[in-house]
Amino acid sequence: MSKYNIIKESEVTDEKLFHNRRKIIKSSIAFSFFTLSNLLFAKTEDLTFKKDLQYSTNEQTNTIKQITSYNNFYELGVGKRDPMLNANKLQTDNWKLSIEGEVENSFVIDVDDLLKKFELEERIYRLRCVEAWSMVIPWIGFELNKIIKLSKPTSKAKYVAFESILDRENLPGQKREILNWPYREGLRIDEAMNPLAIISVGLYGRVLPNQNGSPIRLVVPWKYGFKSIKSIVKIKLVEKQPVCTWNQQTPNEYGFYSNVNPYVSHPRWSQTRERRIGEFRKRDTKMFNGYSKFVSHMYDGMDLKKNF
Ligand SMILES: Nc1nc2c(c(=O)[nH]1)N[C@H]1C(S)=C(S)[C@@H](COP(=O)(O)O)O[C@H]1N2
Ligand SMILES: [Mo]
Repeated sequence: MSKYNIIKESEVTDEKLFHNRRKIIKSSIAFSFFTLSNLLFAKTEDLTFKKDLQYSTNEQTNTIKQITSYNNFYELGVGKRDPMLNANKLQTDNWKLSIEGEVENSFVIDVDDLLKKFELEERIYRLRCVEAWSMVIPWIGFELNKIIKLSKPTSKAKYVAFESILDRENLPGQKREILNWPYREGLRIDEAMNPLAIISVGLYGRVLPNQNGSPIRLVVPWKYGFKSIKSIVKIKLVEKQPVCTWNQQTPNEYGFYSNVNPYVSHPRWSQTRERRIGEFRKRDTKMFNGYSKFVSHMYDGMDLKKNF
């Protein structure tokens, strides 16, 4: 993960945002009827949801433009603007999610059916990238534990492994082995069952933009952003700690846990402060990204310097 450059909002043209919507409005006649915010999302993609007050932050949310034009999604390129510029390369039609492994009830579900299965909630979370920037994003989704419970994990299920899409033909980033594809992540089972961990299917009231990991992605707000794996095709309950992409790539820089921790620096930079995208002055980074009250009990007695 390279050092980031802040891009000015003005550098991102509305046209570029428009051309990279998941379902591009093809007709130029239709074009003239929509305001910018409607161009960002096709009308049919509105989601019905209730607002969560228990876990949501009341901090100012980042703009839709910031959230969709400054991304990490290496399948769509390594630059921060690449995911937006290449968003239409991600094929999301007829997306299937498979739940398997140490479960009594393995299943494959179509994403449209998944959306109907659970009541959707808006969760406004901070997302803290390991590169020391952060955003506040109004996610729409449901708790990860709901889908795990459906699968009825066996007593051997100690971890949960996640896998992103593998599509070397269409995804520009997968034409080269920048990472060991597909992107993989993992959580301990208790972390996965924690109510803060959500599967997100949308943001700002509409389905997820491709660059944010459409059609389904994980959001684990107390961990560095790279744990929040995008465009998931497989969830596997497993007995042993699973392979995680960044940990496998550079184990001395990225641990399995990757909890946000201002007291443990990255070998190449400090984690004590962060820049909220859109702000100039840096903020202090909080332990567990400010979510200690909900998650610190899971790490009681653990040496978080060793288990970084
Ligand atoms: N499949 C996949 N998931 C991914 C990544 C990626 O490159 N590929 N990048 C991660 C990183 S480093 C971050 S910071 C977040 C960014 O999420 P956002 O672009 O929606 O803000 O996605 C994470 N999920
Ligand atoms: Mo990140």
